Amino acid sequence: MNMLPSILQTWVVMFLVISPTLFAASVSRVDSYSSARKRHLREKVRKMFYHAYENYLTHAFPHDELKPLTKSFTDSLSELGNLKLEHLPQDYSGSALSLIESLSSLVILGNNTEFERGVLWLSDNLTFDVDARVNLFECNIRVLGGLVSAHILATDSANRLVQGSYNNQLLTLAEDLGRRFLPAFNTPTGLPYAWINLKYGVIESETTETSTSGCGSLILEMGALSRLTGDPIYESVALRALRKLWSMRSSLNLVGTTLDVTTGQWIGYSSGIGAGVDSFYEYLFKAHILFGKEDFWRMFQSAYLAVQKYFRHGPWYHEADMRTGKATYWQLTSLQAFWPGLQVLVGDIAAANSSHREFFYVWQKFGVLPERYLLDHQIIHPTEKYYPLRPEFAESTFYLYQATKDPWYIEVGESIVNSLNSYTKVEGGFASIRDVNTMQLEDHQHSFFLAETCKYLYLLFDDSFLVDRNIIFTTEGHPLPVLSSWHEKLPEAYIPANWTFPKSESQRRRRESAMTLQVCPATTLSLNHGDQQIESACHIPDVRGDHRCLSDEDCGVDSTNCRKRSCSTASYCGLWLVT
Ligand code: DMJ
Repeated sequence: MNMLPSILQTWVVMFLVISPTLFAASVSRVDSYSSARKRHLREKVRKMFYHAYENYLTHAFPHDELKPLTKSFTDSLSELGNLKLEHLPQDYSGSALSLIESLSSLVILGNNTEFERGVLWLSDNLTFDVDARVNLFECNIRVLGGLVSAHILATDSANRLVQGSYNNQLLTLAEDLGRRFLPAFNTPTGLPYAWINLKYGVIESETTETSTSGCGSLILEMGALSRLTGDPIYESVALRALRKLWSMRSSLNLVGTTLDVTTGQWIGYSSGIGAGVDSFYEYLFKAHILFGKEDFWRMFQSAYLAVQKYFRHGPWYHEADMRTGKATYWQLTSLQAFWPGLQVLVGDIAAANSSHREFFYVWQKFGVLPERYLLDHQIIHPTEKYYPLRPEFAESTFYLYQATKDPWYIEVGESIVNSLNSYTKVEGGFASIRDVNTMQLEDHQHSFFLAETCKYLYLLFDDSFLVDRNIIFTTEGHPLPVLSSWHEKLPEAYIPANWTFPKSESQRRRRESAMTLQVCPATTLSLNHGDQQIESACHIPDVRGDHRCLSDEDCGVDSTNCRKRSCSTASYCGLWLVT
């Protein structure tokens, strides 16, 4: 079943996300109504970013991350993903991780001077010749992605950045890092080890266990590195790993969460759209946008339909066994909150909106999103009660606002900003929350707070960076340009150099979504107590149980024909206005 022809799909993405003027005509009233408020909120976010950034520079730079409570630092690159804190380096003093992660945000905030200062410092001082064992996925999305994106921004003629003194040093550093990644891929399956020592390669007796996101979310950064350097090796190892991973899917087109890189066998069969898998879905689709390969689209299409069919229950997404499709865990996790953002890219805005509302409900209940929330008992998971300043909910709010210009998303953004300032701001930066019940803090400001959380909030209130730029964001929020020279499908005429995209009326009209194409396989979900419930994968209930409504927004998606219901003049949801 072909949800959308790929080129059209690409347009969907570009129109919905990249071009902030897309909905301008229909929403100018709303926009002017809220522009003063948006400016005010944007300035609040700017202050937040600088409070975090300046405290990092003062108390932690050039170490990796800031400890805001003790105003000190942690060289955490080797600790990311390393829950048991094994094989920690003896002699590693950081890679300025939070600076690397801040670079693209600085440009988005319009601070080219500080961006240049950071680029030049890294050009002169950063080295990867360090005896540190790092997580390949984390190092790829944060460091490689940060460097590649900053290199592109530094050399983009529209920005006029780093004039004269920049000789592609960040790209040289990125290539050096990419080369250090390569030994990880030297396995019988081509699936990479999860861990690599930057100086010595894969250490003896390294674990062969990795996660789906760990080996399936490398293609954007490694592909961009290949395109920039002209060396195909980085893209080809990432692609081989991705293809191998996809070949391991079940007959239901589902993947598991953990696997063995030497045998190519699954270790953990239960999976969902959250931890350990999330960015695998994201990268299938974004790789299609960036490189235009039909292959990515086909993989994504099957994977997306399987998610909607087996994981979705109304607005919620539970986990399921990849072999049987049977529900395993009924839990909402903070990481899942990226999914509505991805659905906006796909064009399933109604579905995105309905899930986003549920995340906001939980956000409001606790003030922030707990890491794990048990849907069947409506309580927080006994141990995963933390909120480490994650960006995913802000990210989806940004995408939904781009697509709809509904001022409600600005209100959601305001609520996120207020929560972050009330609960997590301390004199020395922004601290993670250890327990969302008590709002007890933890001494850690993760680098993604600078790379993503502040960036998406800023872009929600001020998207001027996106004007005339045709970009996608990596899973760590670093922008990459969609260029015809990198893209298999886009004719030169559609994407001229320098990130611009034409906005002709005929192209704008070609928005379609999986929902409008009525991709809604019927499915049977088994609930906790063994009873069965027939559910359609695209069903979204009306907001009110009695089907009364004030506007179309209050109406869901019909479960039998997957059409969006609308609000009648008598204030009832139904299909009467569908053409
Ligand atoms: C970030 O490093 C990325 O967004 C990643 O995809 C998931 N985890 C964190 C943020 O929560």
